Formats: sequence, structure tokens, C-alpha cells
Amino acid sequence: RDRLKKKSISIALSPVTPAKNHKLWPEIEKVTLEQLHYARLGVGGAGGWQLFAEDGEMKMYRREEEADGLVVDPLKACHMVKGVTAREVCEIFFSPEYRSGWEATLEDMTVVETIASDTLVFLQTHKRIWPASQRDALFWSHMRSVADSEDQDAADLWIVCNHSTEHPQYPPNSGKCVRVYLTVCLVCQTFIDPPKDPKNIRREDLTCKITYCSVVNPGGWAPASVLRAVYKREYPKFLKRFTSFCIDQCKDKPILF
Ligand code: 6CM
Repeated sequence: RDRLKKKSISIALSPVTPAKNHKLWPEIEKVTLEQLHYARLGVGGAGGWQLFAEDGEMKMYRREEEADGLVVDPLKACHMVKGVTAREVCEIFFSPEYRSGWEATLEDMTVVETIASDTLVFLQTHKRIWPASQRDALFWSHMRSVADSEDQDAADLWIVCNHSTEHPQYPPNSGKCVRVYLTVCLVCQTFIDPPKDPKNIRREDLTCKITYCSVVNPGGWAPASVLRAVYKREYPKFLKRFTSFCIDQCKDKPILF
């Protein structure tokens, strides 16, 4: 337990990725590192986070916020998942091939640009929630590992950051959908207990600490009470469904650090 609580300072080394040559790179770098920092801040003190859902190790917090009369409540969730690594969980969150297996709000998903193998641009349509219009989202998604040199017990840290973007071929609000604007991150760390030689590690020795942060602007009219009720129901459902999907996907595969 003490080991799990240990504080760490990370040095985020820039990855070697061809995405560096893309015009979006400065934004991807900035937003990803900001999100990493934000995810690592606690939920206590003056932050104003209120716990709204709890299930075993999973805890979900939100802050009620509005922008131009629209609900944009920031959400932060923490979870501990046994039997999977940070890299495995992040790969499942990032990779298009798994998305329909865990994303219950999804109607359709297209990769509109492959910036690099670790950086994609997605266009997604989400299921309509009555009485509001259907929503779509256009966002870049970037996955990387971060050197965590100060924490001996959690040497590997992985992050996936999703952030809304624009694309000339997919302008917002041009069809039946209203475009949502999102900033989301999933930060994962692997803990090995008891500590052992890497070649002897079994799945039962692994715990993945997950932090998920999300801010979604609905982009247009959506009744606040319906939206808050939807979030209260859907976010816990998402994290439970996503993490059990990860456990299930990984259980018979070799461990991927
Ligand atoms: O982070 C999550 N999923 C990622 C991959 O799909 C990605 C996408 C986030 C999109 C979140 C927008 C959902 C659309 C919400 C509809 C709003 C409707 C307004 C009308 C209500 C009256 O980051 C998991 C996202 C889990 C969401 C519960």
C-alpha cells in the first residue's frame, strides 16, 4: 500500500516520433504535458472536486462548471485494475481496433488522418441522447510513455491524450450532428507487487493505477439536468466496461510492458 502511495516526480522526455514534423505537434506536445500534470494533481483540498460515484477501487469526481450557459463539468476518476500493465491499458484506449468493444456511446468511428503510429485523428459520431441533437467529435489522439525516473516502483507511465481539432474536410455542425469539444486523458502506471525479476512476473503480480480526466463542451444546446444525469450514469459505466474489457483482452496474452 505504502508503495502504491509513494509520490514521484517525472521527467517527461519528448518521444522519438515522426509526428514531430506535423503542424499539430507543438499543440500535441503542450496539451499532453499539461494533461499529465493536471492528472497527477490530487482531488482534495481547494480543488472543489465532489465524489459522485464509487465502486470498489473506482472513484469518480466532478466539478460543476458552465461556459456560455453549457455544462462543461470537469471529471476526474481513479481506479486500480489487477492483472494488466499501463501500456496494455493505454494501447486499448488508443487503438481504433478495440474502440467499438468498449465505447458504448459510439455510433461510428473513422480515422481521418494517421499522423504517426502513436498519433491519429478520429472522427466519431455518438449515439443521440433525447431531446438533444446527435453529437460528433473530431480529435487528435496521442499515446506515449513517460520516463518516471524518481519512482522505483512504477518505472513505466503511459498516457493517451485526446483533444479536439479541426479538419477542412470535416467542418463542424454541417450535417445532422452538433460538434462537441473535448480534452481527455488517460494516465496509467504499472505496479509490481511483490517486486521481482522481470522474467518471473505473472499477471497476478500486476496492478495498473488509472487516472482518467475529461472535459467535454457539448457545443450547443443540451439541457443541463439531462446532461448531468447522462454523465452520472455513463462515466462509471464507461470506466467499468473499459477496464473489464482490458482484463479480458489481456488475460491470455503475454505481458506487454
Ligand atoms: O474518453 C472516452 N472515449 C474516447 C474514445 O471514444 C474519447 C471520446 C470522448 C467523446 C465524449 C463525448 C461523448 C458525447 C456525449 C454526448 C453529449 C450529448 C449531449 C446531449 C445530452 C442531453 O475521449 C470515454 C467517454 C465516456 C463518455 C461517457
